Amino acid sequence: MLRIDGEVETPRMWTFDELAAMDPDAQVGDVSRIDPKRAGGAIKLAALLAQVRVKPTVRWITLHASADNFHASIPLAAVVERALVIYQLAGEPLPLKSGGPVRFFIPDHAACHTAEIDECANVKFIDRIELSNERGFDNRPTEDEAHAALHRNQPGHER
Ligand SMILES: Nc1nc2c(c(=O)[nH]1)N[C@H]1C(S)=C(S)[C@@H](COP(=O)(O)O)O[C@H]1N2
Ligand SMILES: [Mo]
Repeated sequence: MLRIDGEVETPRMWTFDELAAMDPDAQVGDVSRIDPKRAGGAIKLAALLAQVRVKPTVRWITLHASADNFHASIPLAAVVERALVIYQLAGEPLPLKSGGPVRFFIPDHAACHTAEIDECANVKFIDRIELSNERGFDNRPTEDEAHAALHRNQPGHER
């Protein structure tokens, strides 16, 4: 369901059951406490990264959603301590309409387009997280019109 690879010692994949079985310390039971617009349970990114052992040269994390070919590459240091991977809702895989089965979530993201770490970097339907020394692939729209069009195409998304 989710794979982490790139500049790591031990790339690996996790199934839903494997994520659900992770240590309670790695879990955030209810992300709506952090952001009332979000629902579900998450794993701390740091707990996943600890399992693959990120090489010391790594500076970038790239979030890949092959489902709709959306990719964002952001500086690892900015998110490593706080980012979450939302994967479940009421004990089931996170529904597609919430960005599931797995979505990236930065709790205190900036508004769209205000910084590298903005709301647009909360990539939905992620199937692969890649760690790298140089910046990875990123196709978030940079033009206002392209970005607005992307938002119009997202059901349940207001802005
Ligand atoms: N896979 C994927 N993730 C995505 C997007 C997308 O088009 N595809 N849009 C991004 C943008 S531009 C924003 S602002 C947020 C919106 O998340 P929301 O619809 O849950 O509010 O998702 C981000 N994640
Ligand atoms: Mo966005």
